[in-house]
Amino acid sequence: MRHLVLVLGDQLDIQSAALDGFDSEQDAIWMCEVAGEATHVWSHKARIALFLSAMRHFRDALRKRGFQVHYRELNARGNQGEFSAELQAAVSKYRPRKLVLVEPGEWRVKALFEETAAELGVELEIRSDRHFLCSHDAFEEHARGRKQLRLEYFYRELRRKHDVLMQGGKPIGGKWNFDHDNRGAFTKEGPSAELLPPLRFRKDATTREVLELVERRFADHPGSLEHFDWPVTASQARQALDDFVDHRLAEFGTYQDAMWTDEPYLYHSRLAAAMNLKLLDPRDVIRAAEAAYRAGLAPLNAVEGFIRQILGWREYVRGVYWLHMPDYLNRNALDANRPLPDFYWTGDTEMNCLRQAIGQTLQYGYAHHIQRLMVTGLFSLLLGVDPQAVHAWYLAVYVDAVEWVELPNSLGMSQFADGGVMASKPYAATGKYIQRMSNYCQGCRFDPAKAVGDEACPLTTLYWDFLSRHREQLAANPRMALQVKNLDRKPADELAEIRRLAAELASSYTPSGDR
Ligand code: FAD
Ligand code: DLZ
Ligand code: SF4
Repeated sequence: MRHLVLVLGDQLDIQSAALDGFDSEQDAIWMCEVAGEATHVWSHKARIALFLSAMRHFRDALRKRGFQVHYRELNARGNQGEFSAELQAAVSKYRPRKLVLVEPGEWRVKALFEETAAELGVELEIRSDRHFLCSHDAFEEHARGRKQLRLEYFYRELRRKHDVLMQGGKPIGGKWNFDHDNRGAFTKEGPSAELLPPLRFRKDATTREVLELVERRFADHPGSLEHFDWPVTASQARQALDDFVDHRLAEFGTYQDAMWTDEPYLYHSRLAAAMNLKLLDPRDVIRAAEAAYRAGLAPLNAVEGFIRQILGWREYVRGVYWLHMPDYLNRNALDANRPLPDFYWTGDTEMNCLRQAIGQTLQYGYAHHIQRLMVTGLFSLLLGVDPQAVHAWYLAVYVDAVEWVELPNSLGMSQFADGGVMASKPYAATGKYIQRMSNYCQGCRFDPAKAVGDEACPLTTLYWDFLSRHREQLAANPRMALQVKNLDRKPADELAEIRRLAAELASSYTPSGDR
């Protein structure tokens, strides 16, 4: 054999650089299901099922096109632990002159393949991933000489370079960013009765087989498979995109940050998983959104806001990840070391906002950005949870989780553990933010305005405690000046009571242990 082309679970793209120059006379593809990828973080059943189902569908699509695919399936009895042993077996069986791999989405996996190939004495060619619009070199070029990276400048560069939402060299609408129009909350009636739920995909025989396997082999893993309806093929991913553009994009901008009880998806696209598994090309997503604007089907604040997430944030976090790994993984700028409370794995808490966000996460493997950032992320930031534990949780529980995108968002943006690479200040807020953006507080026994007393909202108590614990560090950040000033205005006896209550709260949560 000339080349054994390795295709991993997040590389399910027929246009992938891995297949460049593929010669069916001399080359073959290798895909492998391994339990270690489901257990190195305690993955949600839906996350495991999505990767495995999409991998099997991709295998079938490749075979239909005449590619030879050596595919290793997991079984319920306990085969196939780790990539390294499986690769070793494949190399001794097929004896390829070279292994070909597109850069994996995790630093750990890339290092593992490099080490294994070196140990086996076989050449490994790692190709860059052209799914993304910004290469590592281009990101490094952007970062060079800048004291601080900021999304906004990066995003503008990409808008210009790829001619997205531009007119005569200027941004359409005269502004680059319509963020201020993207912070709407619902009135007390909630989302419009016309909000159509997203397209659901039926489980075919392949998916049903995978769901059964996951229920048996990963029985003790968190989450439910009851609602599994994710796109698992490129053509389903395209249908999901069209459905979003037709039915929800127009309101995406206005309600991007809003939350509502028992409404997991609202006006969000649910496309992250399909893009991260490479079933969907971000260029197609951006093009479809821009076309909707130009056809008058969606307003600029919605289309610009949506495109900023994909052309901006998605590319930006990938750049940050590869620029700063591997040391990024161990950062802990706020020296946070409390354990993750056990209710993150059960949703069993009196705090309604967390019960909703976590409950929904366990049911669907999904929560939208503000639930991740300003409910689960906010609580662990204020409590001071070890960022490693927070990272492991986020990587485990979402169907769209792959480390290159999850880590900068969780450890960086939400926990400020990178000391300000991803965000210019910690996303710290009281329960009043959640009250403003949702109806969660209406169904809660706590009062978001209170930091002390029986009805004190734990987030509000922990907010002041957080500012007080980190006062010196935060006071050095001009963007935190107002919050620090408000802290300094608190009467000493009230602050002492807050600190006492916060310590009591922290010791009341059962640690999640070694899950
Ligand atoms: P929409 O709200 O419809 O947004 C459209 C698309 O924009 C998304 O599909 C996604 O591709 C992209 N996007 C939006 N925000 C971001 C962002 N901050 N970074 C990168 N891309 C973004 N996203 C992941 O894809 N995988 C993760 O593991 C992940 N972990 C996160 C952890 C935390 C703590 C936070 C705060 C955010 C995380 N995000 C992650 C970003 C974001 O929350 C999800 O992309 C989004 O919620 C997915 O739902 P959606 O497809 O409906 O997105
Ligand atoms: C997330 C995941 C899971 C659950 N299972 C597999 C698998 O069995 N085989 C595989 O190739 N990839 C899997 N993945 C994705 C990997 O954890 C990892 O994100 C990618 O391989 C990195 O490119
Ligand atoms: Fe969450 Fe506090 Fe509101 Fe309860 S009162 S839902 S704990 S923010």
